[in-house]
Amino acid sequence: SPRAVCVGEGLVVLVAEPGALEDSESFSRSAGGAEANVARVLAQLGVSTSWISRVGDDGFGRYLLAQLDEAGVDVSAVTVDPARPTGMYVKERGGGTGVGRDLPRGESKMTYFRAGSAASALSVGDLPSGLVDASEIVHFSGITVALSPSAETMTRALLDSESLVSFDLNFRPSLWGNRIAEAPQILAEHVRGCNVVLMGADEANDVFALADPAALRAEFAEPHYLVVKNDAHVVTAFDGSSRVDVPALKLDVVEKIGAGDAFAGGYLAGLLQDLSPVKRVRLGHLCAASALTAHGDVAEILSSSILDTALNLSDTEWN
Ligand code: KDG
Repeated sequence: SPRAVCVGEGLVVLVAEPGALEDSESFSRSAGGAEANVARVLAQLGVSTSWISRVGDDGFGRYLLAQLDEAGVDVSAVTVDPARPTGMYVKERGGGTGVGRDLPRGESKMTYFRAGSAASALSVGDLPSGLVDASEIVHFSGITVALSPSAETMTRALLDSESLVSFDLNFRPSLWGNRIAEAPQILAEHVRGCNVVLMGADEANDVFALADPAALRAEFAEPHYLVVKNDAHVVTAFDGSSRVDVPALKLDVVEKIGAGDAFAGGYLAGLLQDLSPVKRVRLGHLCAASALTAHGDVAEILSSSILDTALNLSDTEWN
């Protein structure tokens, strides 16, 4: 059985050429979807990982399955839904021309085409019996919770799993639709029901009106591992009440979408490999660095010898 299981929607990503979307004539296709991204990073780091999801019986669904399989993720538990399409999103990239709706250079925006997708029909019936409990970690995010009421029933079932349950807040207001008012309550229940929780300080502020790591730790005592990422690119990670603060690498950021997922993959791999609290966060930062310097959601991660060297730097060398 796999060591890790990731549950959530995979999306085909169409990355536009830089410039206003109305002027973009060509798009490059890649694979995304938060939990699918985490699964690929875990597999690239050598963690045996299964992805649980639903895709449409269409070319984009087959493409996603092939991309995950190629990354080493087990996709045998994914349901192919003949009645609904594979979800998609468009990643619009700023060209910096200042003309019309063009975004500033380096900025990007995502637009979803996923309402009624195959994965929005995820339900408890999609959890293969035994697979989740047999794994060491089951990971999902607030995106999966927001997909539909049936998906939320499924994520609540995951909270009862015997594995370590890992949750990335991933607050996506547009996905909640007319349930938006309930989102803070529902997300807080998920945070409290998990063992590992990752969140950005900004999204925590949007959902819970709290951004300070210590305040979040005080509010959410239940998850033993609580990880808060802030705008200054310092990650605060708690193991119970003990705290480490680890700065990210300083890089020229190409595109941010997917970096959080790559961070989660690195952090969780570090947890499974019994790395120290600081090294777990460093592995997260190193995986995020790969995603930050590519246009796709995830990228090829660094070789294991480079990772090893970076993990073993002294604090002053790292900073
Ligand atoms: O974290 C990156 C994801 O947000 C991206 O792949 C799209 O899964 C996605 C979502 O639902 O926002």
